[in-house]
Amino acid sequence: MATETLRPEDAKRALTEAYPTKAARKRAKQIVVNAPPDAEGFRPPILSNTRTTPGVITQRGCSYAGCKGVILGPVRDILTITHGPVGCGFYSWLTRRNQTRPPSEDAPNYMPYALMTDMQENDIVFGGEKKLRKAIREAYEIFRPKAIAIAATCPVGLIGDDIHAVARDMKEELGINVFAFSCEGYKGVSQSAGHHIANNGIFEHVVGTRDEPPGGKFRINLLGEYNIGGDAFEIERILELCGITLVSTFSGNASYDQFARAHTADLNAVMCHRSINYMAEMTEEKYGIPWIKVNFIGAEATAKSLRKIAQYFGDPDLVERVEQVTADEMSRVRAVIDEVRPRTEGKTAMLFVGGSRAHHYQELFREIGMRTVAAGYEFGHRDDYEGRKVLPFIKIDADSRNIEELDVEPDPERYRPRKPPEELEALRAQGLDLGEYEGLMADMEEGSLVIDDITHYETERLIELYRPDVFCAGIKEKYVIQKHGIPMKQLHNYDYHGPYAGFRGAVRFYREIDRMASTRIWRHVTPPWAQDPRPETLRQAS
Ligand code: CFM
Repeated sequence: MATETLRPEDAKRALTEAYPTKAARKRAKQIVVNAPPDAEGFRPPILSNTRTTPGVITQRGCSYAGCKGVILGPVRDILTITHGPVGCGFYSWLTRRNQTRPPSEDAPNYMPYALMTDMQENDIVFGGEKKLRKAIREAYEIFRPKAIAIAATCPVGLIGDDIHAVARDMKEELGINVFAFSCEGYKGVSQSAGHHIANNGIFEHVVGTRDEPPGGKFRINLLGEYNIGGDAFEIERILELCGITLVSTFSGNASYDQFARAHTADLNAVMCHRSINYMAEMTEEKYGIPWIKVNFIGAEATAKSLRKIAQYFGDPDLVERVEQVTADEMSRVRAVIDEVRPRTEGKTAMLFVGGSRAHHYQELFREIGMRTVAAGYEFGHRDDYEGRKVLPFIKIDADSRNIEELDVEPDPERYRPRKPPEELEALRAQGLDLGEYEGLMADMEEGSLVIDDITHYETERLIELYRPDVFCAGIKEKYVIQKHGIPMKQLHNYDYHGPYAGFRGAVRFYREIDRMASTRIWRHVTPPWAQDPRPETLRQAS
């Protein structure tokens, strides 16, 4: 098998040798051969959260996508209006598979809608604020929402429309919460900037505005779970079985009121560290809520995450209930592992997705005996790769400095330390990693390739070199990978399958991957370029 004989250093060289010198030098810092930590516990450094080199094809999206699409997208009752051209608004029209379950049939759900101001040349020249005010009034008349969010697209920042002033005026005029996000697509280097902007806005304008907590003894927020393919529903099912109350999810299956009282939870459980660590840190500083990293992708990972939550609360009944639920669910999971593993054992996977799934999904592959030979994020930062211990060493560049860091102080009335410092220390001593995250490299094999912001060219080279059994990425990569004869699984929207979270999701994923990696159909694919390497127009001419 190619992977046995190929040295990772040679693979790395092969990926970059065709680039011009400067580009090759930069890419070499973003392609790392994974190695064990040094004496101080540091992994090899990886260049990340840096601008994509012009001329390459990246997988990345924009800041507006990260704010409006990712963080605000799954919230059903905040009416989000895109201030910008029709294309930006249309493109973000629930094209991901977020799902939601309103509590009743007549409860508001704006997720099926896409509202936008449809900016024209005229608005670019003379300003679009008037049009935005009109759009907000019109939307309010039709929907009567409890909150309206305004999301900026590139031209808004370029012409200088003051969307925050419009939001303030409209808030007063309509008597509902109206707030704006300066998430112009060009901010930062990827959608990651949009996450930060969205976190800041929700934190400033919504969190902490409703003080009555829901019932329940063990109250948590789930941060960074966006309910793709119904993942959040499966996690909700499991938490309920365990007797854990979900105060809010940021932002899968979420509502405005959940955000408003998120500060009443006693623990933040962070799924996608990349997109939401800001909220975890800010709510800890302002309200005193500690956080732990969890992962509900993978059956073992789910069990481990539940145990961590139980360990934090330290209640013997909760600990026992978590063990019961886990044992019960795992017996069904194991039966399916035993069934598929003879076929999947030893097969290989590659994952190039976003800022957390390229890490989380390795768990699922591992559970069925598959190895991840290469993986990376589109827009992760160094801490997502190397762990939070590198945070003090990350250089802040101009692109990051552009994104506002909020000054957060303990709330004079609402700050409440959830546990005395000695108790938190004791939990840490017992191995509970409060406020810590180790990152993707810690979970990958030595000699595997870690690649940041992989280019389309490198993707194709990587496939030729390793011929993995399954490749995971998104829709932009999908068809080229399939034409190479490699089964391709989308991990952004699951190819309209899923959910894959929790115990039931794990079972569904094992079966899907077994089906994909075992089918022989891909061997029969001969891509067009292997038949006749000339472009199609030339082929037709002859
Ligand atoms: Fe977090 Fe996400 Fe992801 Fe992400 Fe995304 Fe996404 Fe993703 Mo697509 S917030 S980093 S910006 S888990 S949309 S729900 S699937 S790239 S790996």
